[in-house]
Amino acid sequence: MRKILVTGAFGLVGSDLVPALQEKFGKENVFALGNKTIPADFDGNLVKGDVTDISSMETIIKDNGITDVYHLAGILSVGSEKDPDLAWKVNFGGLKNILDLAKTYKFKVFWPSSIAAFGPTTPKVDTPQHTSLEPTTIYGVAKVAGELMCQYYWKRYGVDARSLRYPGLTGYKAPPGDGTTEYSVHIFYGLLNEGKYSCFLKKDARLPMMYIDDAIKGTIDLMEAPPENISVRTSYNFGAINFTPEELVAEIKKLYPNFTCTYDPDPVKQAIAESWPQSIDDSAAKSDWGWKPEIDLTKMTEVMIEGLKEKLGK
Ligand code: AKB
Repeated sequence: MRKILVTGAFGLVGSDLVPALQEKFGKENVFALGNKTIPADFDGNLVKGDVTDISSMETIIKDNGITDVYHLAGILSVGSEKDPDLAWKVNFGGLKNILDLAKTYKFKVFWPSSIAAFGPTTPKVDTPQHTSLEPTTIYGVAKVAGELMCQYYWKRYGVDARSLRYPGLTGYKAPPGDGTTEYSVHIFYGLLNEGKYSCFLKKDARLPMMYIDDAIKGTIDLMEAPPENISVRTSYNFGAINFTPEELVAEIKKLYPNFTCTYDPDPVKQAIAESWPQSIDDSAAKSDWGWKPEIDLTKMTEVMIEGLKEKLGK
């Protein structure tokens, strides 16, 4: 019987991943751990712990016979720059705790890396799987170190850790976090609450992006793939769509012609965006375990508006 723990269960990814895992494996077999506000309508097992405290994590794993951990807990790029020491402790230290426990308790691990593992020396278009990894943010440094730890624990201890380099993700279930690509979530709140938005990136800041449903499908498919199919033990490039704020605005205007967006780039966020790629070559994920994204920019815009309208009661 699979027993699945999700850390960071109430963030952007966890808010969609937990229900998807509950549906696939049964509500009673999924355990949610998170330090964000727990939604009033959450229906499932809640556990208490702290990813930076290995003994609290060991208790959860032993008490519940955990077989799979989706370790999502972490601080995003912008939040990490505000407190680099805390970012390292949570983002790298939290992963190290999970990998150390996986060595002993033999559970499978999913951990998200990010396009933040890349940096200014990485080719920006169709970024290859194997390329220069010289990030300029603490968030990216922890992602590169984490990728290498996943591969090291696999080779040295046989820990079955799998990872994806998430692009910017867009979803409506959780409020937007303190990231760079999160403008693509904030913009929909601006649209529905005020009919306008002031964007913290330049209008031509092209970034690799993905609608959350594609990300959830890819994440579960990677974890369910036979181990012999997994040739990348650092982290897979994971692509879907790419767009600029201006292109997203044009898509929104097709449905809401009166929507207005102004641009007031934040120097820190814009510099982070400029250090990341614009599009991703994810052919290794496609050939190893059949990755295939389905949601384009038009569809994403429609689904975001419909979902958020319902959530906000608009
Ligand atoms: C962020 O912008 O910090 C994240 C990411 C791309 O990892 N969404």
